[in-house]
Amino acid sequence: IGSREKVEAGEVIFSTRRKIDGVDDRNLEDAVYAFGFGNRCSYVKPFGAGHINETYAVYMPGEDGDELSYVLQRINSNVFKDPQGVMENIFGVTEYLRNVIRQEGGDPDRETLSYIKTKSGCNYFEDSTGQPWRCYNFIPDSECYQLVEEPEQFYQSGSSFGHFLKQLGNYPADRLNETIPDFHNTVKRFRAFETALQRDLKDRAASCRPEIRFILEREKDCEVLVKKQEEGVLPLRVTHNDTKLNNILFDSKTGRGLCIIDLDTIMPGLAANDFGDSIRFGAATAEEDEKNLDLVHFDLELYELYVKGYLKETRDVLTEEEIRSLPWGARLMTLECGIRFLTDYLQGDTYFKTDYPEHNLVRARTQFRLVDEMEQHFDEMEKIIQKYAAGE
Ligand code: ADP
Ligand code: GN1
Ligand code: MG
Repeated sequence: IGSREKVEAGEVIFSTRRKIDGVDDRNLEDAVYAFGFGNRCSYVKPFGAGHINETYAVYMPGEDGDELSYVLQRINSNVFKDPQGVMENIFGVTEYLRNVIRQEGGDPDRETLSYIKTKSGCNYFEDSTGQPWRCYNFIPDSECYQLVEEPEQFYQSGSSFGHFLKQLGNYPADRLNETIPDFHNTVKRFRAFETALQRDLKDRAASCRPEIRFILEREKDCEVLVKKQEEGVLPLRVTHNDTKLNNILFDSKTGRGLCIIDLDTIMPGLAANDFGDSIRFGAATAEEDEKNLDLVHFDLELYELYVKGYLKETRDVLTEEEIRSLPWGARLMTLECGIRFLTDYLQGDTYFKTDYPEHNLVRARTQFRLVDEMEQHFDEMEKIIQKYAAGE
């Protein structure tokens, strides 16, 4: 409110700065200063395609002109109620990873994110409206994809997320804050959906009857992994919980998986869920919000490539039960994500960023198409797991 006037009237604010193109957000300005870039900053641009946080690229003057140097993010405080807890997890995990990477002979500056503290030494900045901001180094010569472009990328992705699980194998899980309670409790996600359906706050239920039915018919499925975890059959590990293809950076020169990003949801969880969320997003032949369902398929070959990369890293770490649970992880993470999109649609789009009114419905439909195809190919999915579990 009034931020544009403040920026325009406030040449005072900019008097020492070269220019910040298109910035009309006073809080963004303050964040740029809080992290110490102030008058050295060349400009700031919106960045990335995440559904939750607001991401900006910060450009600084370099030898060959302006360089993308930092990533600045406004944390979505509607989603993350305890930003301090989120940032404690991130600082703890990235510091730990830096040591592990050093021991492996890797480059900690490229293989994990380096978060930056504010000028006053805090791990995030709270702006005048109470919104939290955090900042990390941009990793140069890296790429991020919304869709698998070369099959090899998905093999790399499996190998990177598998390696990540191993790297954090001895991280003290009791040091982690639960940043979103019950994040992948599919049973609770189902219940939340039922409540949203019953309330039908925005009168949208009539516009998505087939999708509602699709979920209701799968109530029993939602229990499969939750039960196994509660019974102690599946162990909790330190997991990432948001293992989309666009949460991994690839090395531009070698094409190899380089760095796992978006560490907001690192919490104790099931290996199957991390595996499954990657498959949900990356083994699809179209983007998550493709409107033409004829283009949306579950690609078994991509699935196999991911399995190959993932199990190469983890087959000696995961228990037999965990390995057996992986195909269910794919099915349930996809179902759960569809449930979450449809719940948000029914509630009036208060969680995920949307570009148009049916966006969440469109997203839910792609997920259910994928679930349907996974169900049809479930035997093959299990066989592929067995093949690579045996070390092929
Ligand atoms: P969100 O929680 O909103 O998904 P992310 O931390 O995943 O936030 O960042 C959003 C997007 O910004 C990423 O999916 C990626 O496309 C891009 N991004 C973030 N950090 C980097 C980076 N260091 N290099 C390249 N792209 C990045
Ligand atoms: C969100 O933040 P982003 O875009 O990486 C969401 C994930 C969903 C995903 C669906 C904290 O991930 O759980 O699977 O959208 N993150 C959160 O694309 O809810
Ligand atoms: Mg992300």
